[in-house]
Amino acid sequence: MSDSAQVPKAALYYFPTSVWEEKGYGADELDLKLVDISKGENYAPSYLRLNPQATVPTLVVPLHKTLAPDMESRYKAIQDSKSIVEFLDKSRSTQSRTHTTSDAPAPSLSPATIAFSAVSTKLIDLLHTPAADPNALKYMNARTPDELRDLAASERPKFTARRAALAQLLADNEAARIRVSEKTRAFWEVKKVAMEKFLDVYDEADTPAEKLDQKALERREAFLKDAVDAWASVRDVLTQLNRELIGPYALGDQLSLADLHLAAWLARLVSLAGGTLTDDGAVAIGKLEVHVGGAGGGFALAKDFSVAEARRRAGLPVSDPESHERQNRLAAFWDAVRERPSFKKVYKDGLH
Ligand SMILES: N[C@@H](CCC(=O)N[C@@H](CS)C(=O)NCC(=O)O)C(=O)O
Repeated sequence: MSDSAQVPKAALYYFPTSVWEEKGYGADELDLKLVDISKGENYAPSYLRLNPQATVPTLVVPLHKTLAPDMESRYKAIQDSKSIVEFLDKSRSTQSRTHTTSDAPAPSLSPATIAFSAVSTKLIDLLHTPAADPNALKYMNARTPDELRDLAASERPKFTARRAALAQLLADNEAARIRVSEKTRAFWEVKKVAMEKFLDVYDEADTPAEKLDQKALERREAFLKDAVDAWASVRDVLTQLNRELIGPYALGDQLSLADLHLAAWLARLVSLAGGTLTDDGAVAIGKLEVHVGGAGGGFALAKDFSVAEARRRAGLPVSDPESHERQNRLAAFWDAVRERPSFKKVYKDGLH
């Protein structure tokens, strides 16, 4: 090692860099390791040792003791986004000068009061409920046969690659080219079956209904019905978020941990609704309202937040301070968060 004061690096297994950015960690403190989940790289035995659920993100951090040069390197793996953002927040305070090479200010993103903490927990937990699952919503973002055709065109290659990766791992294990526990083998099997269930529907997405056999037709209809139900549930999630949010950020005028979860979640949903980076809050959330409204339409969030007040709290220019114009809180949040350098960096190539 050329520099004895070098801080052991943490490795972040693929995750947008927003927390790192907001906390002012130095770029040299982090190794970004891309785990291509679209190719099933997250199922490799080496990754399962870091995170047995095979999900990204995983943050691998050196334990404190490794700062002593004579100690053997030891690491711990933090395996879900909630724990990772909490860890990153606590690891760097305004005073801390250890474990970091950066002099950038480190605001605390944790809620400062019990009341704020309750709001924060409620929002974060809501965003991690099955009804809000952004991945399920992505794979089920089709409620008509036409939409299913488009969805299959984009998702099918990834599901096919993941199924192939899992089949290969199972075959390698079967032939004793690799050796894994029965638990891992069963995990791969379950994941492969899950991929196949989607592929059964995606593979036939181009076939008109009248050309499908009975079984295939039933599968498609069941898929479309599940998708309608999944998107209907999002209405409740959005209504609750819009009510619980203090505005424009989750806890008012200061960014906090809940906003990091909300920003990533909302960016995904706006993108699934056909929104883009250039859409302001009114347009982006308007598209989302239309999308979750579905065929029935008529879904609208309560517009109970002053536009001027939201902009003032977010530190954005207010063109007409006397204006009585109102907007929903999610639109105010979107306008505030999309101005942040971290958001612009994470989504520089578009929403995802
Ligand atoms: N609760 C976890 C969920 C993470 C998660 O589901 N990640 C997705 C990608 S955004 C994933 O890794 N999927 C891979 C798979 O399940 O095959 C967290 O918040 O970290």
